Amino acid sequence: MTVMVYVGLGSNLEDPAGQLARAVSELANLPDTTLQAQSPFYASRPVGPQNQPDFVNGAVALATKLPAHQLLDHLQAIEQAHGRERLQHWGPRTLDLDLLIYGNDSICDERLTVPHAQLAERDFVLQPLLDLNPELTLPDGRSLQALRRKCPDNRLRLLQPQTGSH
Ligand code: A4P
Ligand code: MG
Repeated sequence: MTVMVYVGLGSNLEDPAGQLARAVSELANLPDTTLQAQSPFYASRPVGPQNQPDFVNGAVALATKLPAHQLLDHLQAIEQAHGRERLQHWGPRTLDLDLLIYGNDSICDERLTVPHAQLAERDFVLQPLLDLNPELTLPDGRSLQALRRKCPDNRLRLLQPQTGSH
């Protein structure tokens, strides 16, 4: 069965926009998976520790046959390949890939919380998701547009697409 999933991308180290662009092609090459759409990238102030660079964030829509936990394995392998080090909770990172939405499923176990636990409080997650699909709703029926309207402001700035760098 093919499921529509949304993956959030974030980076604030070592050419963040370049990290995200590479990660998008790696996601597009996952087995049993096709890239449906890619959001613009945004810069935003860090949530969590403030003594770190601003983040670049974006999101992709994927159609996949991978079960959620297998998809998470792939996301973590891509993070590792980007030199991700887990030093500090909510600290700086070369690449963070979060499984934001997996079809209409709600998952809560020791490895996965889907929809992502902080999704509703993060404009840098909600805005790229709305760019991909303005009508998106969560499995509990909440609309992302409504969540976006009351979510804290992290000074989101649209980044101009990079051209000629592929
Ligand atoms: N995990 C549970 N649910 C999920 C899911 N839906 N997707 C587990 C991905 N992973 C999920 O993640 C820790 C564990 O979460 C994983 O082993 C997985 O089994 P992690 O990425 O290793 O740890 P972390 O990043 O320190 O914690 P967390 O909670 O994932 O952080 P976030 O939520 O990713 O936040 N500010 C801005 N402006 N932009 C950002 O992108 N990102 C963070 C990190 C903080 N501040 C930010 C941003
Ligand atoms: Mg994460």
